[in-house]
Amino acid sequence: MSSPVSYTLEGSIGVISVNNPPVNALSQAVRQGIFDAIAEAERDASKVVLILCEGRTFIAGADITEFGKPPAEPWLPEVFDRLEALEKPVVAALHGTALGGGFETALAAHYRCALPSAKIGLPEVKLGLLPGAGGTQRTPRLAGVEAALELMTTGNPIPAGKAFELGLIDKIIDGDLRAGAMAWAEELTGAPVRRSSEQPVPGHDAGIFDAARGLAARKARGQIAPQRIIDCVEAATRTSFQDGAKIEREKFMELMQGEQSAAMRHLFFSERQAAKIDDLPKDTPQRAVETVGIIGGGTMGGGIAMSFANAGIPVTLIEISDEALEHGLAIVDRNYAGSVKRGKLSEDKAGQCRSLITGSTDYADLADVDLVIEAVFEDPELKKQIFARLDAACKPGAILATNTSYQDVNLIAAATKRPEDVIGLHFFSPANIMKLLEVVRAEKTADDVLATCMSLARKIRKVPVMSGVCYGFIGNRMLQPYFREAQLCVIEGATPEQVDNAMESFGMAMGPLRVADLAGIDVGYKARQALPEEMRGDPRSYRVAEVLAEMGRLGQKSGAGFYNYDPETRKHSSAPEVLEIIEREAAAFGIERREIPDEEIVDRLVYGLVNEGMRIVEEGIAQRPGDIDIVYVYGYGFPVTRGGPMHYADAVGIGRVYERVLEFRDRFGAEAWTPAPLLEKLATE
Ligand code: 3H9
Repeated sequence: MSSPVSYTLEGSIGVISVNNPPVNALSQAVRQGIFDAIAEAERDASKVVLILCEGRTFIAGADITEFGKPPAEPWLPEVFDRLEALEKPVVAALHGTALGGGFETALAAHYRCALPSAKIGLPEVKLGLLPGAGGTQRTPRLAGVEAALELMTTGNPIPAGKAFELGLIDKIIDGDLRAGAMAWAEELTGAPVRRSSEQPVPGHDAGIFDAARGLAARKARGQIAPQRIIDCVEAATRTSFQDGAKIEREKFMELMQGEQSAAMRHLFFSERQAAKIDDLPKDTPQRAVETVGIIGGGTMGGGIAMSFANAGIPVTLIEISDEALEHGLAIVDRNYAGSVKRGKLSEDKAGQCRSLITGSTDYADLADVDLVIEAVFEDPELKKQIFARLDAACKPGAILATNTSYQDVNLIAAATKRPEDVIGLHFFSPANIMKLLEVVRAEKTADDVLATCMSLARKIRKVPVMSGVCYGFIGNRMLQPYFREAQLCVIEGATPEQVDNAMESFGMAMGPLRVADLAGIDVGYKARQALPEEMRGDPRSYRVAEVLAEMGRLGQKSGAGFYNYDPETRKHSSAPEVLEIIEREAAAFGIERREIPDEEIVDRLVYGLVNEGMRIVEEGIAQRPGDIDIVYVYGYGFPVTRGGPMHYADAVGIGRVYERVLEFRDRFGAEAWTPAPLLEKLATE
């Protein structure tokens, strides 16, 4: 098999060229190829060595598919040390995304140039890892401790221009990178070799490491990798390059073998897999979406409008009256002002985006749009009426989408004469920020409509996951057992704080009862009222919430729910009056309240998710378990370090999960805890 790396002598320049599509990852063959090329360059008459890549990008990192498998030589640090040790100048020429091991390749070169469009980064932390091939030791030597910490603990890439300012890149090349880099390499003939590992680490503030540890603990709660990165950078300031590299290697291996990185690597691949629809050919045609209409200028509609406008797509926002429209656009204005204030958008950029959103009260203004998203409140009859109107108002071929969280998209589609153009696009609140998009494929949704929406999602920087039609789709359907168990734990003996704290210690961004208070207790209440009695579930699991809703304790918006809220700071405090209600209602059901261990709370809530998730996979509502993990991590605050509920179940062991579900069935009843057939099958096979 031919090597993905070639080495040619062009005049006095030895050119190492990597060609390993799609992203030139450093597979074993690439490492070996570079290693062999260095050996040639050591021997031949080249005066300068240039390393560059074919295709869309410079090396985007180590080959993540090899992680977790037995290591294959040559190892990256070995390759880079040999590259850096060359006695003639080594130049790296970057384009696309030089990430992780890719940027570490460049750091091991003596000189670095890049196209202005290139981005560089050390994103290992997002995989629960640290740069393990010299990155933690070379970066602070070139860019200083502060910039190195920022780059590696956030994992966010930076543009070439910024990298130039930080000293991580020496030259920006406009135009043809190869030609520019060759010319620069000629100029560097006879220049000194300049090894990053031999540079001193610039001075830094004494408190910088403690501050970084505190910041990382807050921003990346529960994650080990950022802390280890800080340890390694601190080591770079205290020891030789060689000793620092040894520490880096040890800590890298520890992270690589740990559960957090396994979970985060699973999410990396699951996210990419989720974007694929198994039964749609890759070349399914797509419809052009250049303009969008949105029905409903509430918080949801406004947030969706911003998502499109931020991606440069003009939006017409439809409301029923001028006042409602004004109100909706005012929320959009406030959100943009907030983004500017928080430094997320420049004033100019915010102005440009805002100018793409126009309002109207006339459906005739939707005559030419390519996609309409209905985002009015959850009233099935109203939604059907709107779709009948859209059917009349929109041009043939326009995609008609509903943002419903629960309603049957097939019934909504049936209100039109073109059900093949109808699809669900379920955004999560706040829609301009939350990354998840459930793309709901109804029975008659056309393939090109589905394919268009999946790729459009990525254009507006969302993470799409396809769901079939069922009550609540993937995410909200699974919430039912989750909230049921949370509230059962409360009425059986726990306090709201205990339940929330247990789940937050597990890693959830917010405990379930705090979520209920944030979303509004009336939301669940109304949804339940709309259901026939037999679909409402165990009354013990919603009685307390029902009492609170009927008292007007609707959650944060009314200043009180499961908790009391400070009107100024919105900080929650426990509500003794709610405890009284809980005790009273428990007594009414004849429940003798008991101490519930935190472990039981976590298992009941999380295995409730897992058991329902198994049914969702089995019924074909989700294509695969990894899709469910993406939904929960991006839409529901499930901790990335646990890889989503389905990965977590795998990590715990399906057999153990099954045993616990059986135990719960015996203790709490078969209605809630009959194991999903798929769980049973996987556990017993
Ligand atoms: C590292 O470097 C550790 C070292 O410090 C030390 C080691 C000792 N490996 O995202 P896309 C696949 S850790 C294997 O859809 P885009 C990806 O799965 C690594 N495969 O494209 C997908 O496959 P498929 C540090 C990879 O244009 C296809 O390529 N580096 C890798 O939207 C296209 O990917 C990173 O963490 C990989 N490293 O975005 C960078 N990368 O088509 C991770 C991608 O079968 N990668 N694939 O689904 C990225 O951030 C994005 O892929 C990138 C391109 C920005 C490069």
